Amino acid sequence: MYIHKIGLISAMLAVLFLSACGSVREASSSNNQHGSHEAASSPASADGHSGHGGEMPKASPNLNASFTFGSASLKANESSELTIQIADGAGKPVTDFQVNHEKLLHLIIVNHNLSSFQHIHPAYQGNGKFTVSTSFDAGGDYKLIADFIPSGGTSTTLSQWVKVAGKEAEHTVLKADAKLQQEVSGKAVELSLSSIKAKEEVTLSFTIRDAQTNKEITDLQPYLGAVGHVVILSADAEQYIHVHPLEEKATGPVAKFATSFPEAGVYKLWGQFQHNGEVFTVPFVVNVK
Ligand SMILES: [Cu+2]
Repeated sequence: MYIHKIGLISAMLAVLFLSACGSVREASSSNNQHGSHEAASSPASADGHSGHGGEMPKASPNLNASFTFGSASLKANESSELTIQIADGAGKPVTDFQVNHEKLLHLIIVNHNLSSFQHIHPAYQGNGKFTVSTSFDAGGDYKLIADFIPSGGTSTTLSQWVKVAGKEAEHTVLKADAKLQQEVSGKAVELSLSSIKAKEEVTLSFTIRDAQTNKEITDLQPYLGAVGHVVILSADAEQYIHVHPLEEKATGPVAKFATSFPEAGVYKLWGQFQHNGEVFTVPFVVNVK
């Protein structure tokens, strides 16, 4: 099978620690063709030019990720095997990873307007290589974000934009939710933030109820070893923000997480929880001042 090499130079590492809590600014840039409504002739566009993070120390020395698909072109609703190869600046595979939330590598996939979200776990094949079967629910630009900790290193985020052929989701502007209340999978979830100011420590508190009875849910199950997981991205998907559960062993109805927003703007966040063996994902859009 023809292997299309998406990133000769993969997304450059530019993970910057902004606070002791570990908020990470992910300064990898990309060939993000927002506004282009044509399917690309090339299945994936990649341009991992270096970030803008020269003023702060790098968390890990020059790691690279190359994202390679097993099919010649990516099409909406067709699955394709993704290979992620992690290497150091000299091209030598990184072979030791630290288990973080039960996994060696977490892969987040979002589309250009953040309407699509996937959080999956590629399988480690050894020699710095991870594989997973992927599919995309529509055409457009998608960002692949690999989140891992090399042994002896620090939390690392490497990313790549790819182009998927097919009808695209609308190019809407992300708007903050008027009310931080959502209903998904039979759960009514309310979010409160201790602060909506940039550069401050923020506690995110999710309160989870049964949507039918309005009863608080007190028997959340651990998901990947914690009460829940939260992923935050800036509206342009350029900033990937790490979030830490405050009480890993909590079981509801409240799940709390600590984070910090690097700058003012609109952010989308996804909380993921498990109840009765089912993982549910609840999205919110917030405006940080
Ligand atoms: Cu994960």
